Amino acid sequence: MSDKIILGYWNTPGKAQPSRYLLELSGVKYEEVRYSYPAAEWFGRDKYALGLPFPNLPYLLDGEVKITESETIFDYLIQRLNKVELLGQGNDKYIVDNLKNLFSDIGTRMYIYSQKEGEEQTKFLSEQILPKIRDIHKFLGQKEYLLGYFTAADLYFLCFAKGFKNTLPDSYNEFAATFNPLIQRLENIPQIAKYISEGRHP
Ligand SMILES: N[C@@H](CCC(=O)N[C@@H](CS)C(=O)NCC(=O)O)C(=O)O
Repeated sequence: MSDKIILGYWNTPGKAQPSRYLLELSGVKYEEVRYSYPAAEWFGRDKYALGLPFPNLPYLLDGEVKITESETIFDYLIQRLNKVELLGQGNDKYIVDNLKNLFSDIGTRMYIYSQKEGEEQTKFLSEQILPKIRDIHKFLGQKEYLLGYFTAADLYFLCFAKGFKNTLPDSYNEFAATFNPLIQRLENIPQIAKYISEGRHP
């Protein structure tokens, strides 16, 4: 068994990407197992063979620690990699947590959106997704980072904003002037810039 941290997930950003950014920022050596469809290597081989009590993707293996649930994995890595400062200062940590949950919620809504079609899909976007994005847009305003300084909320933002920009470019336009500078700022963080330039970003 490897003594390295192992992160397993699909070969997509999805629910693993905030943890991937965190691993990159920390500089720790880690391994990834990236699954792709048809998913025999996950469903037919690894799912029930890794000793995970609650098998799912993403998963994280770190010696005795075998966990799933993307938020649990992220919170574990924050502690494990000594990155607690990213949770925010004082009462800001509740806002950071609020934003993390909000981005996860929007991610789920994006998935629901993708399963809908036609008028129903358009209505879902304008009633159930865009108002939440406008709240984030207003909250960010002209600040350099969501909380004014770099936190875990910004890593979640980066995953959300890139996904939104790629899947719904027309809707993204409304937010581009505010969101693009933050995307750029985050992608210019040396560890993240290196990760992207080395072609390791799914
Ligand atoms: N609440 C879980 C959801 C996990 C989940 O839905 N995983 C999907 C991909 S996003 C999956 O394909 N799981 C593999 C499986 O069901 O075996 C989390 O946040 O990690």
